[in-house]
This record gives sequence, structure tokens and C-alpha cells, in this order.
Amino acid sequence: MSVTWQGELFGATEPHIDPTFAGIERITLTDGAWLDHLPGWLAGSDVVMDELVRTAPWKSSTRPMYDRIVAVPRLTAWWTWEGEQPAGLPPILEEVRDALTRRYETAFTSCGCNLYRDGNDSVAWHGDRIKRELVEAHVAIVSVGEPRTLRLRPVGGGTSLAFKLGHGDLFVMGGTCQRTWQHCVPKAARAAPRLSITFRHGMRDQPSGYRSVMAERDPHQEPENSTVDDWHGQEVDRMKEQADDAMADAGGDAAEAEQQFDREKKSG
Ligand SMILES: O=C(O)CCC(=O)C(=O)O
Repeated sequence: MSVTWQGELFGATEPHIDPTFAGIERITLTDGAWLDHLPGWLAGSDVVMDELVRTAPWKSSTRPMYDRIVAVPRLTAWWTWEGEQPAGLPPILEEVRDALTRRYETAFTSCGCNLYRDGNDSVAWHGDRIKRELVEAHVAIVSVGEPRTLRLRPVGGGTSLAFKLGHGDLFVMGGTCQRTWQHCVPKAARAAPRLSITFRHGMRDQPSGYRSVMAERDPHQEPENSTVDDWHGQEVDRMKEQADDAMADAGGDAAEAEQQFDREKKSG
């Protein structure tokens, strides 16, 4: 795959992290949600970006939306830990996972990567699917490459927050964040490649004594876990959310929603 991007000087050193998380900032949101933000936590992030761009098992997907098939606007790659270190994962990401597991007392069991090739790539407003299982969850994102804006907004409306994430920044969404807030990476008029590396945990994989509180289950819903199917399920959810957002903006008119979706894709 050919993705052209230019790293920064500091990003080209041997990849390493600070296991003490010195300087991490906790931001308390409403309704029991919080964020942890540590800029530049992963040093040598350009090396990691370069390796992942070249070697990760990138997938490009399509999804049905209304009566059309649309491309998912980014590339994705996915690893899970099933007893052993997943094949092909850069060793530094195993270190990242171990450090996060210790700090958040959470057994992170999957690593999902999104590659935003340019400003046309994006992810729509959503809360991660783990919200259906757990009232509280940790979703830890390490961003490499050129910073892109990640926005958050409370479910049900309110002022949104914006963070520019790239070059080894760590960003952890915790507490009720996946249930009470939504996040997205909007399209941008111009953007160099960025890659987000997200560590998630599944409910069944938690050690005994894990502190999270289980959500009340909807009896009509299938049990879920962080699996490849779950990842694809999330994609379907996001496309639906994207379609719903466009529909709401278009006053419920499906044809107008589709046109708006096309306009957004074109204008970036
Ligand atoms: O790229 C990011 O920072 C956000 C990724 C994301 O929201 C997701 O994969 O669910």
C-alpha cells in the first residue's frame, strides 16, 4: 500500500514509552465519564507508523447504507490476544498494552488500528460497542502520524470538546464515556496520514475482581465481546449512525440525506 507522509525528527528514534505515565492529565467529564491525555507518550512514533503502514493486515470495507453500498472511509487492521502475542504486531505495542494493563488494571484484549489516509477518511459520531456490556470501560488510543482532531460530545447534546491527536499521544476514554459521550474524527479539508491504535477489553476476558460494573442487558440483544465480528458490527453501527446524522440534518428526507452524504464526501 502506498501512503505518503512525513514524520518529525523526534518521531524517528527507537520506539519507547514512559512506563510511569509522567505528566498524564485527567479531565473529568459529565455523568461519570473521564479522559486521560498524555501528549507524546510514545516516542519514536514515526517508526511505529512506518512499520504499521507497511506490515499491518489492512482491510478496506464497504457497507450498505439505505439502498447503496458505500466505502468505509478509512482502512482498518485488527489483532486480538488469545493466549499468545498476536502475529505481526510490532513488539512496542505489546509493551504499550502491558503498561496500559498495569495502569488501568484492565486486561486489554484487542488492538484495532484505523488508518486515515487523508482528510477524506473519518469516523462518524459513535460510542464504542463495549458500552452495551459494561457501564464503565477503558478505551485507550495511541495516535501516530500527523495530528487529526478527535471530537467528543455528550449523548443528548451539549458543547463538544476537541483534541488534536498524533505523534505518539495517548488518549484514554474511561468511566461511562462510551455510554454517556460520543466521539468522532471528522473529515478535514486537508490532512496528512494519521493512524490510531486502540486498545479495548472484552467483558469475558477480565480477571476476577475487575472493577467494572456490568450494564443491564437488553434481553433481545446478542451477547458480545471484542472479536473480529464485533469490530465489523461496530462498523455497521457507525455507518448507521452516520446515516442517521445525515437523515436528521436533512429533516428525515432520505434522498436529501444521501445527497448531503455525497456532498460531505466531496467537500472533505
Ligand atoms: O481514530 C481515533 O482516534 C478514534 C477511533 C475510533 O473512534 C474507533 O475506532 O472507534
